[in-house]
Amino acid sequence: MERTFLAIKPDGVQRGLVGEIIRRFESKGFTLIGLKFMNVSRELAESHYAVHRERPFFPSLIEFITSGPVVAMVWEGEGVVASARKMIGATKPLSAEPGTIRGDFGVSVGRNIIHGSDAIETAQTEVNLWFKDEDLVSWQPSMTSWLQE
Ligand code: ABT
Ligand code: MG
Repeated sequence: MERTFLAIKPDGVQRGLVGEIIRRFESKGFTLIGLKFMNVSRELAESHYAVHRERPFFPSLIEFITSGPVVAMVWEGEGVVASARKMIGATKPLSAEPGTIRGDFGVSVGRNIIHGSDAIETAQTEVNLWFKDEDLVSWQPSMTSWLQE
């Protein structure tokens, strides 16, 4: 089954949006299989954002993501990678559609509340970077037959 990595960033945690954000993915019908409340080390932050290493905003991005606790999560479900990105909305919160997380709660690209893997391969890499296999819980929600034919 497809999996994605989501992380509620320090701004989302500080603003008290953890419950609201988890509620949206639960209500949609995706399955939570990994959850961790943690501080992010500089090493982990730099690996996670390695593709942006040469960009001018890289130092402030690392500063921000290591500035306070985050909620790291793995969610499972058919099409979850692309669907979660839709639910999160555009990178720039002012361009994000209302109804998306960034569209409803954000104004600034450097404070965009939540991270979501951008492709299936990226998701696999990020799940492995943030979680050990034994920390993921494989389970079958009893409502499955009410969500899928
Ligand atoms: P992430 O989920 O954090 O990866 O955001 P998203 O995939 O929507 O956007 P990308 B392009 O991956 O941006 C990563 C982080 O870099 C910040 N950023 C990005 C800037 O601050 N300035 C910029 O010009 C760009 C392109 C926004 C993203 N996260 N934060 N915080
Ligand atoms: Mg990204």
